[in-house]
Formats: sequence, C-alpha cells, structure tokens
Amino acid sequence: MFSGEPIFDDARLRPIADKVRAGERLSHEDGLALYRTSDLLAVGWMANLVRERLHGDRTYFNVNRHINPTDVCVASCKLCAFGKHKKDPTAYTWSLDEVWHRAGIGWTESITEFHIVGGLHPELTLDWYCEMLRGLKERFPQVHLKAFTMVEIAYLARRDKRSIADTLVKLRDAGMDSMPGGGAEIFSERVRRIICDHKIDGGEWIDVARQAHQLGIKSNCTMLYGHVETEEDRVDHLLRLRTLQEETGGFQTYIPLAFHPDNTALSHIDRTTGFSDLKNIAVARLLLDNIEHIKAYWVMMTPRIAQIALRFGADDIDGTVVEEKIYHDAGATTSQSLRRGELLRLITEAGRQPFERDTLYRPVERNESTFTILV
Ligand code: V47
Repeated sequence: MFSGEPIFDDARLRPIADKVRAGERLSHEDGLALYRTSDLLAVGWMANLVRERLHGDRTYFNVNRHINPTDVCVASCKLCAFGKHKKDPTAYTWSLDEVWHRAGIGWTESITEFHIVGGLHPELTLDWYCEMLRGLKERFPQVHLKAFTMVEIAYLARRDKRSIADTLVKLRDAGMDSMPGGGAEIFSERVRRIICDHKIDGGEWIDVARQAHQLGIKSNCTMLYGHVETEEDRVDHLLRLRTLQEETGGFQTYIPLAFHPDNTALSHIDRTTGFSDLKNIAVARLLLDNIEHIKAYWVMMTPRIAQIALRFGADDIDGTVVEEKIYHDAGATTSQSLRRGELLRLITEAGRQPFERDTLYRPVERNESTFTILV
C-alpha cells in the first residue's frame, strides 16, 4: 500500500487530504473542490488510498449477460437512444419464449448473473414480467436475476394500480434477486426537465430504492454525467445517495455513467473525456464513504480507461456483459462483450488481484466448466 505524501499542485486539496487520511467524512464544499480542481493525480491518489484501505488490491468482476426484453418506451427521454415508440418499425419486443431462448444463447455454466432492464412498455403487465422471471429461474436456477430499475418499478406499479411495495414483493417472489442502479440520471429537477422530463423525479427514485432496501432487496446506484449538469448537481446527487445509504445500507455499488450523445436528442453535446471519467470515479470513491464498491463500467468508459480507473478509486470492473444495447444505440464503440480472460488481463496488468464475484460479492470458485458460490 502506498502511504507516502504526493506533491499536490493544488494546495486547496491539502485539508481534504488530511480528512481522507483521518477517515473523516467529506462535505459538500469538499466535493465541489474535488470536482473543480484540475489536479487529477492528487484526487486519484486520495481515492486510491481509500480504495486500498477498503479492498487492498482486490478487484471484482463477474460473468454476466445483459438481457433487454424490449426497447419500446412510453417516455421519450432526450438522453436516451435506446427507447422507441411502439409504432416505430425498428422497435422490438421479445415474446417470453424469445427472452428465455436468448438468455440461453452462448450459454455457459459460468454465467452467474442476468442483468435485465428494458423500456417502459405500455402493454407488458406485471404478470408478464413475473412470468418472465419464473421462466428464467426454472431454466437457469443458479443464475442471479438483477432486474428492473427504480423507474421500471414505479411504472409497473402505476400501470398495475399497485403500491410500490406490493410490486416489489410480487417481482421478488417471482425471482428478482436484486436491482441494478440505472435510471437515476441526475436528481436535479432543472436538469431532469431537460434530459428526462417524462421520468419519475429524483425523490421518487430515492423512495423506490428505499422501499426495495427495506424489503431486503439490494440494489446498485448510478449517476449520469457529462450533459447539462453542473458540479453542484453532481455533488448534490452523490450526497443524496450517501444519505439514503446511511438510512438503509442497501446500495452495493455505485456506477458513474458517462453520457453518450450519439443518436439522442442531445447529440450536439460533446462526449466526456478520459479526464472527466477518471475524475468521476475518484470523487465518488471519496464522497461515498458508506458505499462499499465503485464500479468502472468498461462498456461505458472503454476497457482502456476502466483499467486505469482501477488505480483511481474503482474496485470493480463489471462483467462479461455479452450483449449490450443501451450504450451501443447511443454510439458506444466498445465491443459488446469481454471474455473472462480479457477481464483478468486488464486487472492483473494494472497490478491488481482479480476476484470473481457473484452479484452479492460472494466469491465464485471455478472448477473447470462448473462453479460454486462460497457462502
Ligand atoms: O438506466 C441511457 C443510462 C443506464 C444513455 O447496476 C445512458 O450494475 C449514457 O444502469 N448515454 C443503463 N447513459 C446502464 C446501467 C448499468 C450499467 C452497468 C451496470 C449497472 C449495475 C447498471 O444508462 C440507463 C441510463 O441511466 N443511459 N441512455 C446514454 N445515451
């Protein structure tokens, strides 16, 4: 572990470094200072200190497959290139049989997680989704189903005239094991009116997450950055996540998501840079002192930047993914999947120790083509 003192270009970071070394919680003003400085190496050094304090060299990854059953969506969010109107000739909705069939394409015993999200389809009922989950569990009993964003839950509850809690319980009973972190975007109402004005507001997103956590359902959380948000909006978003985590402890991982503008109504916005991608990882590690894991999602930030992020605060690099649509519709040029061996190479080359996990961060022990989860 590196404990030496780096040379800070920005002296304003010194009091923050003192707090980080002492394990003290950072404030809103500290968050702003971290976002505003161009001394990325100093911010990365501090984030790496925290990362190594929590996880040493351990770097988590998993073997997963994304499943997006439909891109039909009643919300036409400006930020999104994935959702389509149901009359759009290019829109798709898989039948239940297609979902189950596609889940098994290229199937290997080593897959431990299906990551399932889709558009807000006006006709797919809660019962349909429950049937989908039951069918997946029947066919792939050992696979963890990480399914549905807070936004999808709120929509399904409204559509089915049920409470959020009832909706969550029905889905959990049908096989939903945990929830991904998408759809949070950024909580600022000013920004949401511009990028996703048809979506639930930030307060509702937090409320669905709270209710899921209270039912014992773990989730992840995200923030979409690199569009029209300010530094204050980012810090405010992170601190609202930190406050909920203080209350429920239900977030496993935070994933900063860089906005991809291609094919969206905001295509005039420039893509994020490697500098800001690394900054967002590092600041999150420093502000979110009560969320255990920070994920560098390679699909979004490219395997190259994700690898460097492993020394800027990230301890997780996500998984094999297999078939990704949301970012690729928005112009991502990364591949659709990485093999397990490629993930191992990225991690070890960065001087880190690969640790294959299941969705709940339990170790996965491999025995040739089979695997067991060590509890
Ligand atoms: O919910 C949509 C965002 C999310 C765009 O929980 C966009 O483990 C950038 O949530 N540019 C999907 N972002 C991805 C996601 C995720 C990914 C990996 C792991 C986990 C996890 C969660 O991406 C959406 C939305 O917030 N998004 N459109 C776009 N054009």
